[in-house]
Amino acid sequence: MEKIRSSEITPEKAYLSRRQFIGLGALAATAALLEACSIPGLTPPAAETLSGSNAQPAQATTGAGATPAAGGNDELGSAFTSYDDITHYNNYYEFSMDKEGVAPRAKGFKVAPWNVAVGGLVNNPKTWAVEDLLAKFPQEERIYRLRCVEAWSMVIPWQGFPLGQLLREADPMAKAKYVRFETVMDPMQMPGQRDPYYPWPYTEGLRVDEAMNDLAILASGLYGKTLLPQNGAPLRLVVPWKYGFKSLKAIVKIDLVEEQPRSLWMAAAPNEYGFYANVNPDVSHPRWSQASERRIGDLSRRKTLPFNGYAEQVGQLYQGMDLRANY
Ligand SMILES: Nc1nc2c(c(=O)[nH]1)N[C@H]1C(S)=C(S)[C@@H](COP(=O)(O)O)O[C@H]1N2
Ligand SMILES: [Mo]
Repeated sequence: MEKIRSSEITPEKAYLSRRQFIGLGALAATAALLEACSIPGLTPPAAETLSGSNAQPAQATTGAGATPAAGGNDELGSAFTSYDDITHYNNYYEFSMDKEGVAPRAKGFKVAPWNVAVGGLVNNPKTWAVEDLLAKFPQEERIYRLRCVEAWSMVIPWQGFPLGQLLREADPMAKAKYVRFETVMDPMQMPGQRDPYYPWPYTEGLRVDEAMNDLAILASGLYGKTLLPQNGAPLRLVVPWKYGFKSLKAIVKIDLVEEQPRSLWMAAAPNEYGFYANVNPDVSHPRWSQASERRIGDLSRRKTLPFNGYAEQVGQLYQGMDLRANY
């Protein structure tokens, strides 16, 4: 395989490399990070305890044939978060509200066979076996920042394909205005779903034009490896300009609908979570300022960028909207 430098495969302004994903490999070993878990309405703002560091070389190569442990950078020059942090510092309430409790509890989660039903207001409804989806839509590498509403962030090299490709295949009817997503309901395997505080299953929504934006992907892997259960295997949504909770994991259902869907978070804490959830440093969450964030692995905070740094690609979707009212 030919070697490709990350400077060649990462376009100046953009987020992604268009080539098909070929294979990266592993990883940097790393420090443990602890952050208090946060239960809406139940706990105070997340306290942060940080130990160790996972700083990575700034000019590493990535892509086909690259040295796996070297990592790479996003288009703003920030190093990938370590594989270890990405796979052990997780929000996944179906398994645990403790970030470090997710990986051990999600271990062994059964991800095959797995179907994703695409339906609602579409002309071609279809239930896909996930392997058929991945065969039909070529996987691309997408290097995205993930910004959690709790004011921490990561840089993650995903493999996935544009959600819009699947939606076009389904052929939405004109009256379809929103897309509703649903995570699997499986309380036997997901102990968190036995907690009646949340209206399971986890659901989320996007406006159709947001869902069609090229940045929105369905991801099946990261760092060149098949997605692990804790990161949403076998298939999860990634919407990088919105707070992380929009990027729901373990998708089984995608419906085109007329009315704005009410997400799990909107139902659980309507005063804290709106439908749009675009990353916005000027609009604070009741429990977290959104002006700055902690990049996992960094010691100092950094300013949060409007739309998580993707304003150029998605800003036009919100032209004329009051972003304070539509949080
Ligand atoms: N089904 C489901 N999807 C979910 C969550 C969840 O609890 N359940 N947490 C969300 C939140 S709050 C964040 S920040 C991201 C975290 O993704 P990661 O653990 O892969 O970094 O997943 C999102 N998707
Ligand atoms: Mo989050």
